[in-house]
Amino acid sequence: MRDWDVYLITGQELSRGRTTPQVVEAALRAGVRVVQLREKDMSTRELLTLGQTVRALTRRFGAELIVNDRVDVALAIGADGVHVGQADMPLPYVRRCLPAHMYVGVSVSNGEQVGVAEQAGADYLGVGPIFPTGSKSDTDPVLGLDGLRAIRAQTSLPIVAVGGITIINAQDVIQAGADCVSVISALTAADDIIAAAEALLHKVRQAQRRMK
Ligand code: TZP
Ligand code: MG
Repeated sequence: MRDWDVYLITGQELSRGRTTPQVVEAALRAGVRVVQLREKDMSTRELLTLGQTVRALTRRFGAELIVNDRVDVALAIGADGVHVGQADMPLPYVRRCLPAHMYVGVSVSNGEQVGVAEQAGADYLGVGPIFPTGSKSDTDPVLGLDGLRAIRAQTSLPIVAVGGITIINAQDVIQAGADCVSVISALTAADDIIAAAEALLHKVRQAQRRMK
């Protein structure tokens, strides 16, 4: 995990008619350095083909690629890691499937889940939802900045915050202890994805520098 700041999560259905490769390429052009491939309504073949395209793009820009849920697809396309939620394959089993150099991130939304993920050797935590989001229906209750601070106080693992993060609140999220912000709609649904990504990167890097 090299210098993560803005972590783009894909979602073709949230991209206002643009394809995921178009969205990813725009974000990478702006300087985004980590992408999570997360497409919920695709067949395995479609996801594999899309994954190969996104892998080629991320390599071209020297960015990292994480695959949501799908250990098999991550391995098949040579991704850098896998991100799993609480209903996905448990982390110890994910580890058994992956070579040691691949990352595993875990979604957590309370202290108990943080403890379990830490014990199992997660490389980073996806913490959220921080704010209300329209991009995921089955979310846990909103944590808010106080909930994020409480998790920050509990763990030294890298925290990637998620859920309702925009240019407006990204600095607060970093100040509350997140190492990095992840977004779907703030980039996938932006009018001008390159400009939105540049502005978000600027805000996040500024806040990260202040925290050092
Ligand atoms: N996990 C918790 S909230 C969320 C995910 C994947 C959706 C984040 O989307 P947005 O549009 O950045 O709120
Ligand atoms: Mg999942």
